[in-house]
Formats: sequence, C-alpha cells, structure tokens
Amino acid sequence: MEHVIIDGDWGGDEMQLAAVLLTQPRRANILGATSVFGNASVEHCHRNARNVLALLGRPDIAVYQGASAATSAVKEAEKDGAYGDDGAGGAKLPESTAPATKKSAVDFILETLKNQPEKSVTITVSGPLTNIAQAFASEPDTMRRVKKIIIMGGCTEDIPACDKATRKGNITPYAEFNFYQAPADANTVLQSGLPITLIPMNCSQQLAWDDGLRERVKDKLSGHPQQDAVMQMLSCADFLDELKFGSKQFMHDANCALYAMHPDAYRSSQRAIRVVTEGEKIGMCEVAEEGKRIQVAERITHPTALKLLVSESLSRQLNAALKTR
Ligand SMILES: [Ca+2]
Repeated sequence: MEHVIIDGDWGGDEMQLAAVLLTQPRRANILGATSVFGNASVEHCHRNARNVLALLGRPDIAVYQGASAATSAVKEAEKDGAYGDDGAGGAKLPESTAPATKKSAVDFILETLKNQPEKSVTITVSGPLTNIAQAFASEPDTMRRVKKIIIMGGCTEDIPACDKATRKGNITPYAEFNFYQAPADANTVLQSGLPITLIPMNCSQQLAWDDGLRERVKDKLSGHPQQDAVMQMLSCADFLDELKFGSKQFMHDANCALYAMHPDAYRSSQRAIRVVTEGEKIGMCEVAEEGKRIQVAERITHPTALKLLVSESLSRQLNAALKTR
C-alpha cells in the first residue's frame, strides 16, 4: 500500500493524477493534498485542489495551502497562460463545501512524516518544488523519513520540436515549466540526498492526451453535469503544445501516480542532476558528473496501456462520485 501526499499546482493534470490513485484504493491511500503556486496563483491552485477532490468524490481529503512564490525569486517567473488565469482553463467546477484548513502545506508535510511510520509516506510533486524545498530547509531530518518523492519536472534530453530543431523545455527552449518557476528550489531538492524519482518531460511526453482518449472520456461522461467543465480543464493547453511539439497536450502529472502504482512500467537510471539557477538557461537540467544521485525515469515501456489507465480511472472515478452524492 502506498500512503501518498499529493503536492501540486492543481488543475486538470492533477485531476488525472488523483484519479489514478483513487481508483486503486487497495494499493493507494491519499493522506492529504497540498497546493503551491505554478500554473496560477496559489489561491487559484488551492481552490482547484479542493474542487477537484470534491468532484472526484473525496471532499474529505484535506488540502493545505502552500507557497505563493519561489523561495528566492528575484522576479516572478514568466508564465505561458497554458491553463488560464485560474489554472483550470476557465472551467467552472462546483465549489467544494469541505471545511477550510489552517495548517500550512509545509507543516502538514512535516507533521505527517513525523506521525506516520518511517519510510511509509510517498510524496508526489507535480508543480514547482517550493513546498518540498522549504520543508527540507526547515527540518531535513524529518524529510529523511520519506519513503519516496516522485517529481514531474525538468527535461533531461533534447526533444524534437516544431518551432526549433530540438527543445529541452516547454516554457523556454531550455526549461520545463515546473523547474523554471522555482529553479533554486528544484536544485535544492534534487541535491538533497532524499530518495527521489524524477519524471522529466522527455519521459512524460510519451503520454499525450490525444483525440482517441478524449473522445473515450467524453463518451463515458455523457450525462455527467460537469462533462464540459472536465473536458475544458483537460484540454486547455493544446494550443501551446501544438505550437511547440505538434501534439495535443500531454498528461505530464499523471505519471507521478502511474509511477507510484506501476514503477515497472518505466525504464530509469541513476543520475545526478543540477538545475541552472541563473542566466538565459535558467531552469535547465544538466546531468552532473558528481553529486547526489536520483532515479530518473527515461522511458515508458507501454505508453498506450498507461494512457488508457489514466482515461479509464478518470471517467470511472467521476461517474462513481456522482452516484454517491
Ligand atoms: Ca501541475
């Protein structure tokens, strides 16, 4: 059984991630969720987290608000508007009526690691790494109790692109969005010596949210009152990925949950990764000769099966939630 904290800049991507875990209740138990700035302000991402979990039938999973900006940001990093101002592509979900929480994301993460048995808690991170970097800075020994941190972020290989010959990022030609938003925090976490698996975008881009999948999900959600909102949330970044990679948007974040449940579906290797923290290539990953090694997932062995698993989990969980309301 995996006991999981989901940390992210919640939007449609995290909805897919959470659905994968929620449909496997005998193998995954979500201890709580934390929000962070990223695709939108932390207030928007926090609200999305609450609303998404309520829509998935689990308003009881508490969400704790996290960082509103990178730890050492000189100026706010540029965004690409991929998910609109609200991080949900303008989709209007019903407001969760779950009680608000007062504890911060960092306090929740640290308390959970102290209260649960050592090496029993997995954290998935699908937004900027600021909450994790701050928790580590505050109590490194507590953070060492974590079983595993599974991170979607960065890019460790050149990827063929449409607007350039190759790219090593989506937000800039060098940097992936999550790492670009908080490069120093990403570097701190990757150098921390904590047990980390990194799923860089050269791996996560193997899962495109393509036409066949979205038709399937749309069909299965026919009659669901939030069908349109869900489809809107999941497809709002198409325009950017089409421009850069000639593809419909990718299911980057779902990989964190898929890896937690099916690590054997990934080929990975041990590497030391450094994140560039200044200059033109800020946010870029460099493979370092020396330094703390982490697990880097490089390939998905059966992408079609995993894509189907995400889409089935999502439609199944959304429909099941509707029946229990
Ligand atoms: Ca995300």
